[in-house]
Amino acid sequence: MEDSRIAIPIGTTLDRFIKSKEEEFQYATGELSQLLRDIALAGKVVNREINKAGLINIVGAIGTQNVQGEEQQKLDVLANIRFTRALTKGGEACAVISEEDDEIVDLNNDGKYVIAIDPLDGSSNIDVNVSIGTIFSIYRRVTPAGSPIQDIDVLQKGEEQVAAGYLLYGSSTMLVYTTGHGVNGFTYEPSLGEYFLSHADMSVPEDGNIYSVNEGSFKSFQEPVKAYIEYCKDNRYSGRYIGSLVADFHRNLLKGGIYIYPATAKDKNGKLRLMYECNALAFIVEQAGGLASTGKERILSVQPTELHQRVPLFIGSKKMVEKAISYFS
Ligand code: AHM
Ligand code: MG
Repeated sequence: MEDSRIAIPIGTTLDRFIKSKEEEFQYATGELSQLLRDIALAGKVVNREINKAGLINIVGAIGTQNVQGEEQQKLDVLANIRFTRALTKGGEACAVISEEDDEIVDLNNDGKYVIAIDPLDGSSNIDVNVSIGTIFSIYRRVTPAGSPIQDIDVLQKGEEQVAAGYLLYGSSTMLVYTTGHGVNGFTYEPSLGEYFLSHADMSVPEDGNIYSVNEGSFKSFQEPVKAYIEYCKDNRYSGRYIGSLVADFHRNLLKGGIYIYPATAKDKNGKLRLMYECNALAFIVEQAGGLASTGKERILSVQPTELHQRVPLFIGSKKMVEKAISYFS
């Protein structure tokens, strides 16, 4: 097969890009492509809602709210509805697990794919006009299409992902994804309603000098984490922490850096969820040449045992993650 990492020019639309990459996917029936398109479309809708969010009170105050008579819902709940609805439409997805739903959401039993999604991550930033994101993972189900969904369809290791990505609602909105053949980033042009390839074949710098961690919890970190943070300071690294995983991750992906959410006294396994926060970013970072670890184990090798399982996360530039986890051994 010709190496399709080359040759697709910057400015190519997402749709055209997905089509031209279809053959890279071993089960190429077009269904995965359709799922990616559905997620991208729901991302446009959510982007619109986010952009309107600051206007809600103003609109309310002038008495013209609720064009459709709809009650305003919290943005994360709304995003969950938008993505689940989009994934229901094409019939490719048999189940969704989401940060917003306690249980597995069954969709089309004949669908071949399982989706894990955090529809709107960075909850503390939603109401204050700071970048937030959507994170998703796509797996092929293990049991045959048509049969009831089982735990083994859902509780798959991250290394089984067939695609993963995120949407970043920032100063511009971006979609970054991988199907296991490199990482590509698309910037959304709202006036045209299109995503365009802006970051082709992304790679994370092998080393960097940005560390991202909530240092307010420093006292409750384990000794190896404290020691690594001291190392960062001794080396005059820059501390950058938005508190919005996608935004912190994206910056470090472009500039080189490490994001850490370790175990704390309060959260013995850290705060972040394996299935719909860590695995997707771990797949992306490895595809971009970086690493993702719990401190003791590669994130993608962790066998999930429950839907909303948490794991400590060290993710980013290869050398930085290696250095951080060296303190554990
Ligand atoms: P959420 O899923 O409730 O939004 O929590 C995840 C977020 C991440 O985006 C962010 O990196 C982290 O929580 C910040 O947590 P903290 O405020 O403890 O630093
Ligand atoms: Mg989240």
